[in-house]
Amino acid sequence: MNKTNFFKCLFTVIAAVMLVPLSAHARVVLYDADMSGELDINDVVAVIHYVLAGDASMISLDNADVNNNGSVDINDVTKIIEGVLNGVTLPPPDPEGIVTYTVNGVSFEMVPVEGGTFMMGSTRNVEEQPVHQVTLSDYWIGQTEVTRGLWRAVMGWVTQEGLSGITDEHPVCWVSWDQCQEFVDKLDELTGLSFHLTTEAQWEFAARGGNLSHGYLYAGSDNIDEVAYYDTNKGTFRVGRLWPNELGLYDMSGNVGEICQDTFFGIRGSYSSEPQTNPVYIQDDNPAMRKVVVRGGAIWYGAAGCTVTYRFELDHSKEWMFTGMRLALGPE
Ligand SMILES: [Ca+2]
Ligand SMILES: [Ca+2]
Ligand SMILES: [Ca+2]
Repeated sequence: MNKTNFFKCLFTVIAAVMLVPLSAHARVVLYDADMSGELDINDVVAVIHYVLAGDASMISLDNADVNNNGSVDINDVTKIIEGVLNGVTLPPPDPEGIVTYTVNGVSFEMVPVEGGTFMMGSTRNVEEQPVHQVTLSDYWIGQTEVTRGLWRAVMGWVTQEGLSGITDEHPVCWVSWDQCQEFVDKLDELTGLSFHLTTEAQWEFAARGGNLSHGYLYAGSDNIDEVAYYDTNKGTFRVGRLWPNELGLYDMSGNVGEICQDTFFGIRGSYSSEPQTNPVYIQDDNPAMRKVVVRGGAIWYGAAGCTVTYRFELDHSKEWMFTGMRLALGPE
């Protein structure tokens, strides 16, 4: 057994000991209101029946809430009709090897990412240059952003408590890099594992779809509307409702920005041009002044800020609107 397979087995065994069955993962397949696995006229009929008669026995309200606003009404019917007419394809099933962890009653999923070599960065913005070669070992990454429910289960508190329309399935936001470090430390105590914020390279490789990448501009598509909540100040959205990317990851573009483990070097041309393996940059000379990297853009960004390479910097102690985090595990 090579080292990679060994760690995969080890993770699987550890996971099996502490985990709940995968069926606990309530997968949302927007548009498929009647849960048939197809999007067709029956979904339209089922949702109209619900809207007119209030009968929810034949539908999944989660699937039918296509605009992800917490209720099912005529606007969702309209979208489902449009979906049928436009031939919208339903998202693929969860990726193989996905693992569910449960902490204090709240579940979350980690997706295995096979390591590989890619060209990190882009020529679009100076901060994304120079494009350079990065090699990553196998690791795991959160299928979604950390939710408010998970944050509360680990920390005992969560931001925006009691705010109307905000659920435990919304991503946590208004948290700082410092608080995220506390969060992973506590999560490690609870699980006996070594979670961390994604490194910036892990984030970008995963957003690009890893070894399954189709080279999209946004995580999972060149059409940002398929994969990202962006360009609105109306608030965040429940995680995992749009289309996943090639690795089965949701909301890497948009929704909340994702604080990475790395500090943001300098203002311009902050990458090294040298090929690197499992890089993570932590500025140690003046920790009080650390700026950290935020990735993926968020709902207050235009599309240009939600690409797989766009970088944003934030003070390490700053809690910022619409900025949250995504978990990673490994490499060992
Ligand atoms: Ca259906
Ligand atoms: Ca709705
Ligand atoms: Ca995001």
